[in-house]
Amino acid sequence: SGGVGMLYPRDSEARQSKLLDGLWHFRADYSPTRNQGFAEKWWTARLYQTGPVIDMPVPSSYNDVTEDKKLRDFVGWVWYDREFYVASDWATNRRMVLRFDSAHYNTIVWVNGQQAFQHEGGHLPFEGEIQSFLKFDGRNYVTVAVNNTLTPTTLPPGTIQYQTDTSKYPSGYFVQNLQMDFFNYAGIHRHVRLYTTPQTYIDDITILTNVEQGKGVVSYSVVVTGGTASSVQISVLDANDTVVASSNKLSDVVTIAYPQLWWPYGMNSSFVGYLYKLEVKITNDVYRQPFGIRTIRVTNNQFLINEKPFYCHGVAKHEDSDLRGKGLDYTLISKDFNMLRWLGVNCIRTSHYPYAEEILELADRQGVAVINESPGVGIRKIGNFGNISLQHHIEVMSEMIRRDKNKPSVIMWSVANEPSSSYKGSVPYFKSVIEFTRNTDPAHRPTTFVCSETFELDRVNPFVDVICINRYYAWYQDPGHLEVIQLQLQREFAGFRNLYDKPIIVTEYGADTLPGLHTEPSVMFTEDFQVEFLEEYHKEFDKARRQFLVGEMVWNFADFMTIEGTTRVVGNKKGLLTRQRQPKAAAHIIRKRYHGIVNGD
Ligand code: BDP
Repeated sequence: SGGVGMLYPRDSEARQSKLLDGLWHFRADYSPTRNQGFAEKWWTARLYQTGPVIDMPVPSSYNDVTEDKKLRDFVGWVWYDREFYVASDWATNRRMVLRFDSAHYNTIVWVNGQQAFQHEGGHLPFEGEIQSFLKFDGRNYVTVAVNNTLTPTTLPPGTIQYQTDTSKYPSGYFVQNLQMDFFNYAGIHRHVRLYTTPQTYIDDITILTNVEQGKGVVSYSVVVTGGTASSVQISVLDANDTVVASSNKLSDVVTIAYPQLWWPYGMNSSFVGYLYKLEVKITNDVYRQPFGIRTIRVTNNQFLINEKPFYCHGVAKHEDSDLRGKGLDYTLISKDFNMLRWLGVNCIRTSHYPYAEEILELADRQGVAVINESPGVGIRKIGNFGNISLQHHIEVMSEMIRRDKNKPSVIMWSVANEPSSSYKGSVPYFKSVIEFTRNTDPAHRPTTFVCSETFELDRVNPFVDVICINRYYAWYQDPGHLEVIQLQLQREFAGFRNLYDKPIIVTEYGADTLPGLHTEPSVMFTEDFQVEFLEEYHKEFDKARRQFLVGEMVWNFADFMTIEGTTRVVGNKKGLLTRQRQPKAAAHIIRKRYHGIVNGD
């Protein structure tokens, strides 16, 4: 948009917004080159004038909405369009911004047939000013082309494989190979909005908090773009909207005498996720930015929040559900947070990409700590470590920091999941990405990556603040042998602790489980096995918990869709919950354990 910030579009007395969610016209470009839409310039007319269209919900993935396998597995450009109106009283002297909270993966946007902006990357917002393209006296239309193709330099990376033997494959046969196991859902996944700001507007806000001698210290800075602020009025509002501090400077440090701190669920009995607001009023613009007052500090064996040891009893998640795939859905989000509370979870990882801001804002409000992970999943081949990949990775980290820097729930950044961290080239690559992230975040949050290599082979953990490891003993290694779990975990913990004086979180451990299957003795895929599997891990966690282990996270909160493969029976079934968010037997084990830990057991 020309500015520096990416503030969530919030209504105020100075701003208005209009959701463009709903049913859009949709057409997948099935031509062999996937280029018909560009050759015929589909954006120059309404999409229905170019050929057959179907109705497609926004936000949603398009993959599971129809019964067509070709669309479910589609790779290439799909096209969306819809009409909209802008009332003329919105027109006077305002910026009009069109914003996509996310579309996967490459997106080009036209307004009334003119290209407005484009964006690369699937899980973060992008926007552009469109007032010069708009008609205020009649109908407007917006056209969007989205391409889900993953390449060695996208995040996540992927490749396309062509088959040319026409005795075995139809001509033009190609498959997209993913270096991750979750389904590559695509489309316009989150809200589309048109919003207004005054010409001179609040472009960005950065808020840092600290606690000094019991007082809350709030340092903030506001970026104003499109002119100079002629008047500045800043207030800190508490949860009751009472003014507790104020200033008339764009950057300042204010103190709050008796602050309510932001605590994760379970750490403080009376206040969980307490939020303040920074109310910013300049010239004609008003914006209210939520924030929390809390501190974070990592020692050699502890993760401290507000100087108290935090133990993460967590789950890794996905944005995934029936029909809508990765489409934003408030019912799903609410149900998920209710189930997180039911389980006693105080921390989630946004495996393996940044989630919708609505999800993180709920985490802020409900006191769920977040390990905020980038889409850097499956960085496993030499071709993924080049300069173009690195530059893009760094850009994605900047976009994440820009969006999420003020969120108190975010306690750590994860730049990647399970890269080949034993490869020599991973050292300069991840040293750059990790240091860039830690330095660029104004709060300098702890930064890590999630490691699947053994302590002997890994080369990247020298650069992290907290060691995060995924381990599948008795699942991918020694399948079925529960008796190896404690020994192997012990060995790996000792190995990492010998190398690094840093705390450890087990960010994944889990077993695929089909609800309803039972055997005695337990065998893999039964509910009995999942229960015993988790319990074996817990025995070892309990020994390490008071020493250097600062968290445990089950893979996964719920079952989720994957690419088709010989190890996946309609998706990954390692959920504590089914994909419909109903508990398997293991969910009750975790629930007892996590509520027990909260109560100091
Ligand atoms: C881990 C990956 C995760 C997979 C999981 C599994 O980090 O994305 O879903 O394995 O295979 O290695 O269940």
